[in-house]
Amino acid sequence: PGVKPGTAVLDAAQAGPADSGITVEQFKQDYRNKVERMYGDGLERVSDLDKYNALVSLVRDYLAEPWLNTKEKYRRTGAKQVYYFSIEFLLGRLLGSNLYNLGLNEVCQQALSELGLDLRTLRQVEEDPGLGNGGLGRLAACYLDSMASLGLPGHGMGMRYRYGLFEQRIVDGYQREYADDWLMDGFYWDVRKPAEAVEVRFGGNVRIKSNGKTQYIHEGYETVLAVPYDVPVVGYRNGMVNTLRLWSAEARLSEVVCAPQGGSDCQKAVEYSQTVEELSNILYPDDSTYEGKALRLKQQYFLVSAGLQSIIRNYRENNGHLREFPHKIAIHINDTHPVLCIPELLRILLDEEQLTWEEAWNITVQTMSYTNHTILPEALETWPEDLFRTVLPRLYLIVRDINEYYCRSLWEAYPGDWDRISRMAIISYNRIHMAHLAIVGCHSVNGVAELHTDILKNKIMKEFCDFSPAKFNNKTNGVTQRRWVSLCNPALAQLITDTIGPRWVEHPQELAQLERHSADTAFQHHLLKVKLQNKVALAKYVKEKHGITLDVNSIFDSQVKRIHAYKRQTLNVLHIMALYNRLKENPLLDIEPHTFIFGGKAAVNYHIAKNTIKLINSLADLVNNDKSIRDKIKVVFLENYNVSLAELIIPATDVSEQIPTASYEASGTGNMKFMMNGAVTIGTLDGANIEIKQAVGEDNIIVFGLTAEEVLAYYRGGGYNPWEVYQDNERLRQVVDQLINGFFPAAGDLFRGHFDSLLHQGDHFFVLKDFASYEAAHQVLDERYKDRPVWLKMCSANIAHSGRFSSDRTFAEYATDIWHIRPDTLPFSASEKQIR
Ligand code: Z2T
Repeated sequence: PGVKPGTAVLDAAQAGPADSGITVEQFKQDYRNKVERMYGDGLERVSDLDKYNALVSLVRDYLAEPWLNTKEKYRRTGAKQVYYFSIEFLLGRLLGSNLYNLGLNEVCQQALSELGLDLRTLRQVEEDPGLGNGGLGRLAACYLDSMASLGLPGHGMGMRYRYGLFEQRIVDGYQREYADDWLMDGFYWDVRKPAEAVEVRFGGNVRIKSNGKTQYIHEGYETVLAVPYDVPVVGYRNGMVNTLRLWSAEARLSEVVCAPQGGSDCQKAVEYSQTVEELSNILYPDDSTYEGKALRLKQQYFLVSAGLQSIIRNYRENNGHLREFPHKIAIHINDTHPVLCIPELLRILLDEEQLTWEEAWNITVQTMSYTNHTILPEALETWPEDLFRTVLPRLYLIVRDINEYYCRSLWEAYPGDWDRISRMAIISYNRIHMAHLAIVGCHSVNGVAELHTDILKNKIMKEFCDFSPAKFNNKTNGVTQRRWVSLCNPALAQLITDTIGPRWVEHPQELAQLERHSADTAFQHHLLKVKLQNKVALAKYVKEKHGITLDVNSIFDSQVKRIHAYKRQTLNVLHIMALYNRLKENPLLDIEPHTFIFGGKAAVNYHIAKNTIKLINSLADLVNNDKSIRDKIKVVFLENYNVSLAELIIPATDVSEQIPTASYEASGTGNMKFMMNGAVTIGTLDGANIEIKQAVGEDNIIVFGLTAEEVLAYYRGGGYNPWEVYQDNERLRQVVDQLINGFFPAAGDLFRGHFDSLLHQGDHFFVLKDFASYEAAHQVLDERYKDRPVWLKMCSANIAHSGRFSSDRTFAEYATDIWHIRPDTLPFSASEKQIR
């Protein structure tokens, strides 16, 4: 009754039963039937892949009704819809999470086991869809889970890459890249919707027709067919199923044969179809630099244009004039990759709806919001004007107009200040600055952690913030506790539920109740058992996959993330080398046994990062095969780090390495996942580490190194002198020298690049500068670990205070502050937010 437009409707009861209502018997019967119908064969005679596919198909049947009901409810209530545009969605496997969110996990497990099958085995049959590089893509996936679980009408718009992020294999210590053919055996979660395909236009030219009113006629373009595939996004036991729409590029061959581009030659037509389909073939495998490749620009426009067309088509079916658009639709832009949403919406409103510029502009700005994810200058996208004009001639004219209007308003604010205006312009020196376009065309610009937002406001985007301060705001990242605790660490989830009840799954701030139990011996004992059990599982994997035996009673110390100079895997390596040297000097040295775990991919062309992988593996070879240190330390590099592997490593970890050069890591999200699983962070005061420290208190995190302010001050002064540090610290000098002096027997000059960057190129990332303090921090850690009750109290405190790093909290903030969706309709009501 009387639901106002533009409000989220959270009424689970309306959409469907919170409990599936499916019994074990029913499930068994449905599953047998499914297998038989799909394969014309009995359960006993089909392969694991067939069993897996049948299970997915069955789960899809079960979620069909809530999916349909959710869509119907959105239509009926006219609730405001959020569309999260992202060039990456790093979903991870879906069988486990969908069963869990549907409330079918136990039923399914039981039913399968009665049929003599193991759910875990079938879950592992699933390919891990790697449609993202790292944090940014995984964040988008966490947000989908939270939006559906909060009952928020929020959907994803992304790309259905034919090949995901490359598969990494380690050959002789080096990274080798292999195509990630994730669709080879089919992907049964998505639904192809050919009837909802749209056309996206590239190239050609724009004819300007002027008879009273100026008209822009786009001619001579090439058309690519965008076909959507819808993936259901299941909310946690609330009967809600949102949609992730992934776009795939296709050529309509039948038309191409007769079309001028293809001639009438079938060979040519096939070639043409290949160039068209290239558009959604691969994910660009780079997380922190950007290449000005035409294909990437085309991908971005492809996603944006297809996504917007489908949103508008849907909007028209249910609503009136596009003037109401911002009340019904919010579009969120995940970094600058989808920023063409701004000129594309303008194009539709101007050319197709015939609105005036002012009307169209206001609608656009009110609809759009943007998140920045990095301050690394090499990741900030700028496109050459020529390329942009050639690929997107109509959008080019629109961007020029935006730039002109904008510069005019700057001129009014800063008359005569040409320097400032040219620094802030969208187009300057023949390049189009996508971040500038985003800031100008959105009503909200946010960073992903407090420090990051401060740096945006006071440094990187200072002049923009001075000009329109109200736009800028912070939304500290979060991760979903459902995947990152319940699913990946069921033993811990059970312990938490046994201790404080089950509400934390939906109200993660209630994890704070664990604080009361953190010194409790029985609780600590259980926590220790859970960790051990997870270490055993990881050790088993490492043994099978890499043939290395791990000591499950050692400290598991993990650094898993993309390999990058600013993340400083090298600092970790140098510290391990120093520890190893100490052990060699004194084999009786009384240290806790350590297992150092690394994982992560290096961008294909990022040579130093690839060499860092070789460095880690060289160290592993040396250390793991040296009998004289009696297994006190082990080093492992786990191949092909991805979401599934993270789910194995994180629950088994004691120490979480979060050691970037302060100011570089916008937020980090791995840090949050480790914390939720009771690992203690050793970290720099960067990104969300700062807020983790605030949450757990300084006794429950080990902090070291330069602060962001100190780092930035050094840069202003032209850097620092690494030679002084090197001369003054003997242990450090020894390990730096070992990079090139034959310590790594077969390495030759391989690590000369690392050596030079530390000593001869100014150590841009302050590895040497932070070394002593890092080493001291590790010593503190070891001492704490020796006193097990103290250690376990730290672990508990980390779990207890991880509630604010739930993406549920983040998304409630986005909903209220940015998308203007009524807060009282969300589970994170105002009163609950207070106790954050
Ligand atoms: C990425 O994963 C991140 C930033 C990017 O800037 C690109 C990619 Cl692929 C364009 C990461 C940040 O490095 C990390 O600090 C942050 O936690 C994450 O995005 C999510 O915001």
